[in-house]
Amino acid sequence: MNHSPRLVQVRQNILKRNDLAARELRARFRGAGTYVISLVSSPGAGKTLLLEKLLGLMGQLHRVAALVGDLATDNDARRLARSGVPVRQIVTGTVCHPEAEMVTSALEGWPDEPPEFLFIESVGNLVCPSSFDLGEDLRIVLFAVTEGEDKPLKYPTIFNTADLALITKTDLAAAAEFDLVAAHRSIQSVRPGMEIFQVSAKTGAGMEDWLRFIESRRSAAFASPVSPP
Ligand SMILES: Nc1nc2c(ncn2[C@@H]2O[C@H](COP(=O)(O)OP(=O)(O)OP(=O)(O)O)[C@@H](O)[C@H]2O)c(=O)[nH]1
Ligand SMILES: [Mg+2]
Repeated sequence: MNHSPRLVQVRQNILKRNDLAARELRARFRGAGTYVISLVSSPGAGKTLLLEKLLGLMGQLHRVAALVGDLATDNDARRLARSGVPVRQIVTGTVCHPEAEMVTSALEGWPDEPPEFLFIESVGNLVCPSSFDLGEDLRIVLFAVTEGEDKPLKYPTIFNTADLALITKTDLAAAAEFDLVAAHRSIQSVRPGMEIFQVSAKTGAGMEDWLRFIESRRSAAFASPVSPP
């Protein structure tokens, strides 16, 4: 790509500002005992349905809240609010990813009590969200069986900036002739050793395992001594 020097400079400044805001958010979440999980994927890979099911499972056990980013509409926030947990929509307008400052604004006076888990659903996009730290502890990249096994090879950056991959819509794997072995190989070739879970939010398959995993990650995060700033 042929960026002019001024555009490159503006982009660097935006990223730097975002990193500072993300650092403040991370310190604030740590102090409040909030474990933050962001979800990134292409549009329609199943982030909202997964969260709808997960919030339903978790709402009884933990204090949970969710932020959801979209360019327009509050459709996803309305879907998630049905689970009964506090939910806020971040409308990003023309911006193809949520930014840390948008998270800070969304958290003003909300929720009443700091949640144990905060989920942030990103804008459906496999490119822009990869550069923006939101102060999260765990970034999850979702990859649906209907997208083709080679997506990790085509969009390596989002896989490289995520901590965990979820292969979603496994109930459609046979119909889509999805090759799970090839998909695992694609992910591992981009990000060797990356942990991968397979889930279907529709049938619930794999959801309990994944839920146990994130609960154990939160316990581990808050059990470890807080390092000095
Ligand atoms: N069969 C099947 N369909 C699913 C599954 N998860 C999501 N879907 C369907 O896939 C479509 C998109 O799901 P969403 O949860 O809205 O996807 P999203 O990633 O939140 O989409 P954006 O927010 O627009 O990026 C919907 O029609 C869902 O019902 C699944 O596990 N199995
Ligand atoms: Mg969604």
